Amino acid sequence: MSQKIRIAVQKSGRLQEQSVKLLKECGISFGNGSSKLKAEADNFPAEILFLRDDDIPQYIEDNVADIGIIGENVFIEKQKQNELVLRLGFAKCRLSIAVPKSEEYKSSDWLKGKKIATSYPIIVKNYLDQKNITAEIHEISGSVEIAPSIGLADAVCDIVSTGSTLLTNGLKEVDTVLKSEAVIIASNNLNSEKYALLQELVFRINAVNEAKSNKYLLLNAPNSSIEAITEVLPGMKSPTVMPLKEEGWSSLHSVVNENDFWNQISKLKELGAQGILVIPIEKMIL
Ligand code: PRT
Ligand code: ZN
Repeated sequence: MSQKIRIAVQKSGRLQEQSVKLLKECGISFGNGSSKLKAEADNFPAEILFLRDDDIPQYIEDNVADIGIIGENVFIEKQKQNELVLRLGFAKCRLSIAVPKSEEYKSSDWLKGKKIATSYPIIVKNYLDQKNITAEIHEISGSVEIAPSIGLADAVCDIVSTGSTLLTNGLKEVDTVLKSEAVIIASNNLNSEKYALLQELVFRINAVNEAKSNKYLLLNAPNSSIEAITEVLPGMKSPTVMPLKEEGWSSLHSVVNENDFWNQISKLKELGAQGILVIPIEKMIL
């Protein structure tokens, strides 16, 4: 019997929506599991398990799930028999040291002998060891940011994205311990059939993400500008050029990178391009 890959995603929280969206964009359709523990995909040999993100590395190690989508911070903290397969580019954040605003913090030496509250004791221990600092690590599972104001700790090591939580709690960010984003992790002993399914999924995710960072561009240009415009538009190979009904004009089609496309648009206009259309790409296979 052919096998199914068991994909663990967060049941609810910051990773849930985008994890489910990504799988769906990869053509894997399944019922949403906000009330369920698992869902069967109808068009891909996969089963989706909805779990707490912190439990996913253990479930993979215990062979209950094969792969999962979690924050890199959790992957590193849990130290399980899991492999990092792919970074996904969403849920970006950092794990940072923060201290009360009034403190004069010049270097990490400030932390010597201090008490640091965190939900990431292993990562903090490694950070301190690397810097040869002895400090007390106080593990708490939530609301880390209030620890200094209630006298529980001198500093915190917590997840930061905009920084507003630290600010409203009278703290300032003084050092970044780790940068994190959502990642795919996998068991390091998948059988060959499941490994092939993982590779297929990675292939599809890359196609989806590649498409997101590129746009399909169409424009009309006088034939005399085609050479110059082609220089500006590298495209996947070279642009497609098709004659317009109007004598001396052509339509050019190409793919441009999202990041430098505004730059290119102004150059294209200078070169006489007209009727520029920029269209999202759904999938892109290189
Ligand atoms: O219930 P479950 O255990 O599954 O979820 P959870 O509550 O443990 O995790 P969740 O959903 O809060 O976060 C899941 C993952 O999202 C984390 O492991 C990170 O990889 C990532 N992520 C990205 C974040 C944030 N951004 C984030 N801002 N996780 C937490 N925060 C919290 C942070 O703890 C702090 O309280 O948001 C606050 C800081 O945000 P700013 O914007 O004020 O700086
Ligand atoms: Zn969690």
